[in-house]
Amino acid sequence: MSDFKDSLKLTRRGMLGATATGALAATTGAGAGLFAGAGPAQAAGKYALAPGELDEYYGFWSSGQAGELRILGFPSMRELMRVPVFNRCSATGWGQTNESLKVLTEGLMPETKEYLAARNMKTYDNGDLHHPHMSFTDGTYDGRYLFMNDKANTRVARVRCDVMKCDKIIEIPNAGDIHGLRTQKYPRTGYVFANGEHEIPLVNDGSILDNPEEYVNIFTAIDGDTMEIAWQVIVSGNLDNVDADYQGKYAFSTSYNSEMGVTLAEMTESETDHCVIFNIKEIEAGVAAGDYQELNGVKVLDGRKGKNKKYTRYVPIPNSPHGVNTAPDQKHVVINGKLSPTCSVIDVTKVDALFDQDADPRSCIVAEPELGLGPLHTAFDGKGNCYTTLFLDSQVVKWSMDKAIRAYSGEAVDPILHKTDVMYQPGHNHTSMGETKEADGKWLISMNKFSKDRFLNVGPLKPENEQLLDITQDDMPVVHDGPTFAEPHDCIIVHRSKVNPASVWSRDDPMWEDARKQAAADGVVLEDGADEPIRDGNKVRVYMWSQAPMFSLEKFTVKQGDEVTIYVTNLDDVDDVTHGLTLSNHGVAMEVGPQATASVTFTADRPGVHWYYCQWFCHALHMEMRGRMLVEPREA
Ligand code: CUK
Ligand code: CUA
Repeated sequence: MSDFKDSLKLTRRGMLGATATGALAATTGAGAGLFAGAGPAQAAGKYALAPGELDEYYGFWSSGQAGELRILGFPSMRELMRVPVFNRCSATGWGQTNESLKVLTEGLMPETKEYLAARNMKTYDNGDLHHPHMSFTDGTYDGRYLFMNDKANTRVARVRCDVMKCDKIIEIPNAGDIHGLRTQKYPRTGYVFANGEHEIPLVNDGSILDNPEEYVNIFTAIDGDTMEIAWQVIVSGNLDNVDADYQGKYAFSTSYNSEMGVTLAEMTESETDHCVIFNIKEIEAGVAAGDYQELNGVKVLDGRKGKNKKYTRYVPIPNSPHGVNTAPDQKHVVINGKLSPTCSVIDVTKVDALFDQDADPRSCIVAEPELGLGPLHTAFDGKGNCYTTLFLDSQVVKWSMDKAIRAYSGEAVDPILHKTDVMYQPGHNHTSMGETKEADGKWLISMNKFSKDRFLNVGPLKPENEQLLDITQDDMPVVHDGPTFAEPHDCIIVHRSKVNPASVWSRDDPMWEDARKQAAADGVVLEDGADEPIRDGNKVRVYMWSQAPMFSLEKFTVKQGDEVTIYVTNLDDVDDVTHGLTLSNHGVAMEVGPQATASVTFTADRPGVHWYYCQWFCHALHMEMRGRMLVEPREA
């Protein structure tokens, strides 16, 4: 058998090594041959990439209630990949394979596991992913990880940038619905900061219900290397968005419900809300000194207003502030007013005094320009300019940080430089490398919540619209519209030099550690497979390898009622030769990337012949890449 494997490997390599001129090569997905000659070559201009040209940036996009991470080529806005995270994915088997279920379940709290088990669920299959942010080293992206929140089920996930797969998901205890999420910029990530948005009783066991005065909110710092919770801080008011400074000293969260109301009227009663500033060193010292209570295994410190002035400061901000964005000048933090037409600018060098000398909390504000209606988020070009989305005005406003500061101190200057209409109602925006100290001032993406008339009508549910603006020009024209499905809130635009994913998996990858252990216990080498299923009571394990265009097993036999686990190891080590295994009429399908192992467990309860086939078009004989599972009827 192994001779045959080797000969296949050679054939395969030889075939892919040849230029993609023949029909056979073209159908293998060998590359450019597929699209060459598809039409007249487009002229590669400033706003167009010719076929085969690569983008300068990666865009990492959230997908809101779709629950996945998306990777775009930027500025072309071509969607390159979808990375399932909190969602169930039909193509890849995410949420079904044993490897993904491990990621999706091991970080859940015991009570959540119980809740799900009682409902015959292994994990949640929905999520609400708003904020994807990369790990930093020394103030810029380092290409290790992406971190993201799940507002729907109070989780935080990590995606490995070497393979672009999620490897950790943790549920955040004590907090209500994680929303804002950012990574520590300096010295490195380090911490991942995550805001609980919805206030709940600290011990939420039903003993406190309709007593909002006893509700709290929780700020969480996660260790990005271990994905364990380092500490939490209780705050007054709720928490919306967050960002960190470039000094490694503070994190800043917006809080839009200082009234601690639970109805819309109560939540919007007060004209002033807060930015909560967290003093990282003091909090770490508090943890070291034992100044915390332990709740659900987490060290929780009290940073409520007026409780302990070492850990937090509450800076009054008008009115229901939303976005928090630290400027690449490494000095200023912009708090976006939402219900106030203003942005408030905090000077981080003035924050020490709030803690050391108990200064007036507003003394750290150095500008508060009036920009327009509904400022939600601000991006930067690294040249002293800020770009704020105006949700209600459907505009992006460009303004000067320096002029805003001068105007605040009384000088008669107008900080507003230009406004560009966007279609329509923008939420987040982002500039190329704009949340790092390497902001390059080339592109701005405006993520608009409504597309209305910009595209062909597809029915009552319409796409959102993302617009690309050229910010090298003073009038920052819109140069591209891109429809997008529900609902990217946020994104980051990362220069391609920062990210370097692998093309094939390493056989040593920890992702299938459990499979490796089980195979060893069964006396099987994953790469060799087993000629017969291995029976262990009514548990049956099937080991096979795949190599285009075949599985090592053309058939295997199990008994009705067996709990079957199929392990597939993809021996192809060629770029872009992914296989899959779909088992007909069992709801079973999974991706198996080059050199990867994947496994899936199901009950074989349907007597008869069932085909399994490769669902990733991998070879001219892809349709023939299949085999049979024979299920013997249960003895009467
Ligand atoms: S939030 Cu959605 S537009 Cu979740 Cu970042 Cu501001
Ligand atoms: Cu393997 Cu298609």
